[in-house]
Amino acid sequence: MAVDIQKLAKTVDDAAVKATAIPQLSKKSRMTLKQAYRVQAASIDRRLERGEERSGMKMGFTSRAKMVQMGLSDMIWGRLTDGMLVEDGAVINLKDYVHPRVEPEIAYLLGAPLAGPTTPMAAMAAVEAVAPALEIIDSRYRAFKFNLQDVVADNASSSGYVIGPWCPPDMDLDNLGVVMEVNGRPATIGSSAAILGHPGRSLAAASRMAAEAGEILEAGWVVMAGGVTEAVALEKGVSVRNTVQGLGSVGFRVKG
Ligand code: OOG
Ligand code: MG
Repeated sequence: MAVDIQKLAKTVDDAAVKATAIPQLSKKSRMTLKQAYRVQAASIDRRLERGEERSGMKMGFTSRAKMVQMGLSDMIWGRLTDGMLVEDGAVINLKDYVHPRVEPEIAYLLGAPLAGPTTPMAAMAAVEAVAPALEIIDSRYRAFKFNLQDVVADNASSSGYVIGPWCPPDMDLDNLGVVMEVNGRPATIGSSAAILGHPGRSLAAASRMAAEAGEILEAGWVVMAGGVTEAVALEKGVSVRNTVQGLGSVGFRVKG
């Protein structure tokens, strides 16, 4: 059966806009991974048509903790728009989400474009700044359950990204302590090494995978390297903070 890319894109986009859970697309449509990325692209086009602007890319399943939590072991990626940016220190409202979770990440700001396969070292040379970050993921699928095609079509569950202070990329990023606190208590703890052994590898993978979809990573874009630890469900009234050793911290609150 032919896959109606536009129709599926509207389904995931509507679910995000209305903050309403939907059944997994894979229950009805047999998509290839390539088609799932086309659904994702078409759903992002709908955001761009509403006036949002493309602001970067996010990597997913770059750490074992994330793969184990979600039961999938292939790296995926999603597209970021400025509409997804949540300001450092902001207060979010649960009613804007289906069942949001938060995970600690590291973000890159690109000072130069990245195109195609590259090495982690060459990829890092394009980085203008690095920051502690948090990602708010919010699968549009019921019970946060999906297969690889589902999650790719749903823009890799991305919903919001929060960026802390940008720092010069002159320190070694390979083994920085990461502590995500909820209400001031450590909720998850890890090391940047959890991201493919070195978060620079995630950036190189981002460049390679974007090229497979005919895209280049633009100067000025943000690239999220992927969750260091498992994600934690957000609840009313909590405050969340991610502190990355040597980089500082970033946080937000959930309205009570
Ligand atoms: C998929 C998104 C994975 C990450 O950082 O690994 C991701 C999900 O867990 O819902 O964002
Ligand atoms: Mg993530």
